[in-house]
Amino acid sequence: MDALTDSTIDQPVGDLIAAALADLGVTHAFGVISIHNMPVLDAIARQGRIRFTPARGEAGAMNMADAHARVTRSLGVCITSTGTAAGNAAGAQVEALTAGSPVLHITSQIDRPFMDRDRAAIHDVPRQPDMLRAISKAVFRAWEPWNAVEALSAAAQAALSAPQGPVSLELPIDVQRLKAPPRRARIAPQAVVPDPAALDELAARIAAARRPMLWLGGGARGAAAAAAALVERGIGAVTSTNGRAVVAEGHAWSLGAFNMTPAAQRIYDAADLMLVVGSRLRGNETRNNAMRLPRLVQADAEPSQAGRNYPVELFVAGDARLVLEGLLARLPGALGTDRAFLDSIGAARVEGEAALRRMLGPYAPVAEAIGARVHRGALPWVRDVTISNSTFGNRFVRLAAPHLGVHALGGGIGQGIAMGIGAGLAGLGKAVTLVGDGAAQLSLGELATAVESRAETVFVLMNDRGYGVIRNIQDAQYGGRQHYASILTPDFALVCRAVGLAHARVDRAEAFAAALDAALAAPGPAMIEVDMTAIGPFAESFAGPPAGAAGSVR
Ligand SMILES: Cc1ncc(C[n+]2csc(CCOP(=O)(O)OP(=O)(O)O)c2C)c(N)n1
Repeated sequence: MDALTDSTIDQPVGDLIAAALADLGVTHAFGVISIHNMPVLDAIARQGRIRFTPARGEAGAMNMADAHARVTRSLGVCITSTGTAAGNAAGAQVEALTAGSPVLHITSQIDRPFMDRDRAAIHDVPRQPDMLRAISKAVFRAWEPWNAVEALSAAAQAALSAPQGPVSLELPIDVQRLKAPPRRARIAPQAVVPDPAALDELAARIAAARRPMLWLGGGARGAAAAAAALVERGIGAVTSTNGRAVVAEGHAWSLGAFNMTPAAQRIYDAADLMLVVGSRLRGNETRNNAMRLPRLVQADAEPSQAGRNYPVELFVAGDARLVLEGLLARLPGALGTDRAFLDSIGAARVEGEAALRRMLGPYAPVAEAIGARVHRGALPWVRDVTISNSTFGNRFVRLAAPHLGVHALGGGIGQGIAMGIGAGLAGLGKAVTLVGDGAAQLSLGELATAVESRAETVFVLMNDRGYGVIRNIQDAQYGGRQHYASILTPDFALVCRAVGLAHARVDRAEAFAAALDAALAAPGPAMIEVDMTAIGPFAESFAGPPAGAAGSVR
């Protein structure tokens, strides 16, 4: 029996936490080392059961843990220090909160006698718990060495229970050093079980519809098999960006994520019922909720989301998979739905794809080259907020499965490089990571992390020398006054050279596919820089979604 499994020998809490994480199935963690987390990180290194990737900043570490969680469908772990370090992770954690990503943020606290007392101890910061509460689904603190593993288990369980989300755990530094008896971490993530009577009513409404549709959001990512089976019975489908590929994106009865096109509006006008599953009906996918949708019924694991953005005729609280399986059990094998309506849905998607291809102009070969390889290879497709994502990345490049799509739901730029690293360390093949030159500048330091960790990721850098979408908005809405958008652009070849990252520049769209194939074939990370100033503009410029009531221009 080794010391860790011998319950008679007390162990430092740092060792217990490292072992408990591994017992919970955690294989990767991301973070930045500091005196306030060294007992845990030292134990992780000594035990050798978890691969820890040192990021260059806590924001990057959080984005890496978030992307890793999304693509592996398991707990992501980010380890930071107290105070500013935890604060550095906050922006990225807001993204994990927006996306409902199960990330465990293990941060620290100063010694307990000084904690929460504003005594100006080193690394104490005001209101850290308040900050963590604002950016977390839940916050836990290990008050004593003997309950640290329980606190960790409770935090992990909360992150993984529906509706999933990031959870923070404070481990005061004195607690990390103290010893306690070993104990095994155990969790049982909770499901939200739908009420059978509510499912009966929902099934009756769907059975009575002639032209029903499913709107599948990120909450339905774990319900792909049930969703696909329902569609086969005669229900049309459309997804949000976060629910992409819950139903195969090329299915003849699916709009894919072409959810806001004129053709999509015609479909919604023809439909007589739409079941919204695990979706926020986000503003940038519904024209700030001004888009006309059919009569709605809704299922969600989070009851507070009931009818939040559109009135719904029936709400069922429940996990997407349980709701859809409940419907499968209640509905006949073939619904008597309008076949011509179903076929018109796929046709509307094809129309949307063709219109988008025309809008891309010279970039169509780039989008097509990425699309073929990402879909065929079932590769993770990671995207920063950049024009190329708003146009082709978010819908045209097809995903092979829902968990393979990673993008910033909150619309925050600069998270793509780190997300590409997290996804590239998931063992799912090479992640293809789309970034803009402006956004990339927030996390150039993480390129060193990519090289050092040998992350399997290809960064496709769309370089238009500045904030392209901001310039387009300034042209469209601010009389062409281009303030603060033409920022200095570094020489990315030199930046890559400085950290030893393979780099190739493409100045003709036709040369892109070969460059991508070469980067995919070589081990480790690489960057392909697409020189948009050489290739020229898109056929149609993209100036963000319409500035509506919420001003959601991004
Ligand atoms: C964190 C954050 N800060 C600012 C913005 C506003 N913003 C949206 S897009 C953009 C420019 C992105 O530039 P780039 O990465 O070069 O992509 P491009 O627009 O040129 O395609 C900015 C500053 C934002 N969305 N998120």
